Amino acid sequence: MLVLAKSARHLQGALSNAGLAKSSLARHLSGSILSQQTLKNIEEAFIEADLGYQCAKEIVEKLAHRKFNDPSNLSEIQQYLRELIAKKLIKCQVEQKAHQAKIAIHDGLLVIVLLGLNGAGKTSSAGKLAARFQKRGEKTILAACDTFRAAAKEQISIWAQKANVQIITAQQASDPAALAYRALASARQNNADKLIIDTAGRLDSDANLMQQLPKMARALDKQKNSPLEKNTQEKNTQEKNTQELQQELQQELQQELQQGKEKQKEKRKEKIAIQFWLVLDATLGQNLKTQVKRFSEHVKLGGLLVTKLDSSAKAGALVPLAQENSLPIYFVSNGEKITDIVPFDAKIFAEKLIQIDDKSNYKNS
Ligand SMILES: Nc1nc2c(ncn2[C@@H]2O[C@H](COP(=O)(O)OP(=O)(O)OP(=O)(O)O)[C@@H](O)[C@H]2O)c(=O)[nH]1
Ligand SMILES: [Mg+2]
Repeated sequence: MLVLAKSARHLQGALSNAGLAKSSLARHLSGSILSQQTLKNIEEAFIEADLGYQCAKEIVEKLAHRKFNDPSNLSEIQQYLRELIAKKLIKCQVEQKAHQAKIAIHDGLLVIVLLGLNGAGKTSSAGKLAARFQKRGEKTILAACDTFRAAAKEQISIWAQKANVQIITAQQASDPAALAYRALASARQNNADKLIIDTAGRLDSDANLMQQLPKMARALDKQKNSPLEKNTQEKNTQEKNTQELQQELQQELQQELQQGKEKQKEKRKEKIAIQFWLVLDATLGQNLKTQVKRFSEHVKLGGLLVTKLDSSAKAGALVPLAQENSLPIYFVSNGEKITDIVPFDAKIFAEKLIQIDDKSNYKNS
């Protein structure tokens, strides 16, 4: 496995050299446990793969009590490890049905604010998600709330073009919270299904930038709770004379009755959910846990999106993270193409973590 690619060699070596814990006769009768040396090698491999000492120790303790039909059969041990790890991560996997039915059990407007460290993959993930939702027939709008970095607006605009979605922008250095407010107003008026907000990369040590997050959360809440602004067309009608207006209103009423179903749909859209998703770069190892902690101090996180899983990093740190934290991992990004984003799957993740060859792949999901 990568993770265990090295340890697999360890493991194979250990299995062939180390004395097994039981005689072959006993093994045939009741299976065998792994040798201490093998267990030690596996523990080291897990620590190297960013699972952390505590988590590695727990896994190895379980492994130590497990009997295998043939402890020199690597695939049997791997299979057991995969199952163990997938079990630890399953609570972070969003049920497939919820994913298919528009993410997060929600049938109204879902606002996703992507945040994270510099270069984590926020902008490209925003573009990929927009393309994915739009393609499924969900009206999606992007908001370029990274007003901090000069080139950010252009970068996200290119993604909007590729994804074929509308984008709301503002001038560089303008207030990102005000832009988020305006973007949500527009998403509501346009009856959108998804609003994806890209934000500036920030170090958790940068107090000023971190303070922008609760401000953005307040702005979005304020817009969410304010009455739906009338669109420009409606405002124009106010300037017409009363008789004309009466006629138009009558017509509108009839249309509404005819399109009862459509109207119901619009009403439903007024359910608005706002979620802050932390974008985590898989290559950052154990640091992932710290980021979740630090960002949570400023804004309530609703989920995670893990990027760069196509790299040699396998984000082993998600395993201990999942033990302490049940934040859903909504998506993983596994490349730079617009289609390189897929729902997180605990089983595939575990297979990738515990593999020797490179057969397990999110691209198959
Ligand atoms: N290989 C690979 N590269 C990725 C992935 N996601 C993002 N990248 C690359 O990572 C780099 C940074 O991505 P961005 O989307 O610009 O990251 P960001 O978080 O918006 O960056 P800032 O706005 O500067 O904070 C780009 O070169 C992306 O192509 C991924 O899943 N796999
Ligand atoms: Mg960006």
